[in-house]
Amino acid sequence: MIIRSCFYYYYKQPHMKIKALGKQLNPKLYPSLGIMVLLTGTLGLQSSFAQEENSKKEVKPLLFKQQMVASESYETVGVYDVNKDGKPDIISGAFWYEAPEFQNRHFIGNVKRFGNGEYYDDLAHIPIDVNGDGNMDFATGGWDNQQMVWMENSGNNQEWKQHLIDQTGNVETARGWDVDNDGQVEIVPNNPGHPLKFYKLEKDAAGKATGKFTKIPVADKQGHGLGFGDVNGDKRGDFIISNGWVEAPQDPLKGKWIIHNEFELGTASVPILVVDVNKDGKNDLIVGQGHGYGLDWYEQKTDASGKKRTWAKHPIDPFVAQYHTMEWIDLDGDGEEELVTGKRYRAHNGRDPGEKDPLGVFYFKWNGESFTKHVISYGPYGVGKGAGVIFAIADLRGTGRKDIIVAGKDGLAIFYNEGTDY
Ligand SMILES: [Ca+2]
Ligand SMILES: [Ca+2]
Ligand SMILES: [Ca+2]
Ligand SMILES: [Ca+2]
Repeated sequence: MIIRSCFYYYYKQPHMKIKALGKQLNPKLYPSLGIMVLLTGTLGLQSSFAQEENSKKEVKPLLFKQQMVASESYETVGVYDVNKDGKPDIISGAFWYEAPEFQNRHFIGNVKRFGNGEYYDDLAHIPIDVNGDGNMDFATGGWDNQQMVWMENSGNNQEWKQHLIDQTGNVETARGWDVDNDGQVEIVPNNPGHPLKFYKLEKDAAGKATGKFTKIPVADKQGHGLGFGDVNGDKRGDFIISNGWVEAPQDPLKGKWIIHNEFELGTASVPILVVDVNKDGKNDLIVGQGHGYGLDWYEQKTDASGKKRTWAKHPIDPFVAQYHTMEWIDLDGDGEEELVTGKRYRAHNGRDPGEKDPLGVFYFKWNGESFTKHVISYGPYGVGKGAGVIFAIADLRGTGRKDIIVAGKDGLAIFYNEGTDY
């Protein structure tokens, strides 16, 4: 099935471009250029022509081709080379699926169901070689068992062994972020109603992973939703929770983290993205509503002193519910990142607003003033695909283009990126 991205909007109005140029000439970023424009105006005119030329560069919408992999209902997925044959495999729930066809599956181990039977204690998927044996393992967690665990890649066709990381409190999901900037991700669970903390994998003197984790406390309590990125521009990654951002100390392992209650994001997505949407030099937030309608970006603004910070909310898509997860990645290869996200099918097993609305996976492209929506998949159950709790983006075929691999209670699917050559 070929799915044509739609709602593509390519804006050509020259007067709009000049306005956009004015926005881009941030004097902090281009001080000498800014002064020259003020003095002569000539360069500004030339720049606007150059900008007009740039605006004519076509960035066509991508085509995607869907392949169903399995009718399983796990909500997370990872992509990496399980059997070390040089090809990336797909790992989701109780199975991994062998490249290049992803039709041969291998059993990892049973995953416990909970609640009314629709959920699994497998709400995360963080690839990490925990025991340093060269076989990629993964970390996951459960709401019901209140644990983070890691699954040991057996390296053969035996079942994978489960190891406890910690009893964390209910796990909404978790992500791997390099909090201390040493090149190795830390494990960060989103535990609504419980403290915010992260887990660092310890290494021995030779730099080999030991299988042991150290817990580092961050904040007394967190809500639904979690993000990581540098909010205040000091080059240290901060945490975003539903009611504020938590400022990183100089030493993120030993220092005190400081909460700034500057917003209220509701049942926010995981991740909350920390990216500079409007390219003004200050990182903004992109927030989905995991259990309601809405997808917004929050523009970071500071007063003249640079100290008082406010956040202006801008809608991206108010009309789709259960934006529970997202990624910020250059999907179309134009050197700019796009927002990739979608609706989580049956996020609360039928109890959320918008539960019966169509499903979808989308990418949103920043057009200089707002986001333009492109549809990868859309429709009722069986036609449109839900995005699950964690999806993966990887080049599965060696085409140089990034494919999207999506799990969920409506099955496991690949959206092959067919590019723009059509
Ligand atoms: Ca391993
Ligand atoms: Ca920071
Ligand atoms: Ca910004
Ligand atoms: Ca791009």
